[in-house]
Amino acid sequence: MEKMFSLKGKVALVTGASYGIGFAIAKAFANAGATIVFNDIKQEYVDKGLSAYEKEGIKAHGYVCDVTDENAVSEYIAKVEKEVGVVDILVNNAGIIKRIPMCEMSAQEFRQVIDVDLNAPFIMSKAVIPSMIKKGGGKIINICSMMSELGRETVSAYAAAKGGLKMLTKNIASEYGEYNIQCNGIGPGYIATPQTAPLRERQADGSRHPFDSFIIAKTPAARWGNPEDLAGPAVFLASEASNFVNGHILYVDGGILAYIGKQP
Ligand code: NAP
Ligand code: GCO
Repeated sequence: MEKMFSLKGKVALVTGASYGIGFAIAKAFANAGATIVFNDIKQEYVDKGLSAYEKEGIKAHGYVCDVTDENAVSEYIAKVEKEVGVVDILVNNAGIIKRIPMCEMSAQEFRQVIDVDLNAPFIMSKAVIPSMIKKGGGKIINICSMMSELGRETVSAYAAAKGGLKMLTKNIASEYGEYNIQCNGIGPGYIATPQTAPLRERQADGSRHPFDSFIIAKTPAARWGNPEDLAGPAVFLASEASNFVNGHILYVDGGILAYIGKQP
């Protein structure tokens, strides 16, 4: 069992992993034996990330790279292959959200979200797949969302991107499965990170944000998830234990998608 879940000798690249979900996943991979590579858009964030890994006793390799920039990604991957090694595990984690009612959203704002949340996983994946094929296999994990399945007010671009990411996941699995590449998704439920902080802000009278109460009522586990809740599922999808799991989205949501909700 220990060997089956071990990532010893593997190079794992997690995008946008200076903090939040990406950081928790990378930390879990390091604890399972992998060498960690991550990137962020600014040196300042990479430096913060590096000291956060160091505090955990992890020697990570941090790079500046905007994952939406195809040329920058090619240079990034070439550098990683030279300085660290071929990427065995890629996690497409970097993501943004814009909460704007659809009819008030500009096409440019919509495109920005699609660019980071959908185009970038395509760009990153195609940059690592050729070397994975040469090496005999690899793992790609796309961080999807509840919004890969559900819609809600104000998140049209995010839902369109994450729904698309679910299908990109299935397509990569279909197209490269024969090369021993497994591409799966993780669909986190509502996780307490900076991205969702505005939805958990206390009200002026100290009470919970209505969205916060709504999520607790809608989640059978009756709580928000923590980034660490994604550690086990991510290690599973990155390890030999999942070698015949391909094109699957593993929802880690405390049961939200199984539940119709409490009767009012
Ligand atoms: P977060 O706290 O906002 O972290 C996202 C990371 O992505 C940040 O480090 C951010 O960098 C980086 N990033 C954004 N644009 C980038 C770009 N163009 N190039 C490189 N890095 C970039 O978000 P999170 O909550 O940890 O979410 C991580 C992933 O999980 C996202 O894909 C998100 O959509 C998904 N997700 C989150 C939840 C949730 O409830 N939190 C649920 C389901 C899915 P800077 O901040 O430094 O700009
Ligand atoms: C929102 C949230 C979500 C989550 C997550 C759910 O405004 O509804 O930010 O979209 O971040 O992706 O799985």
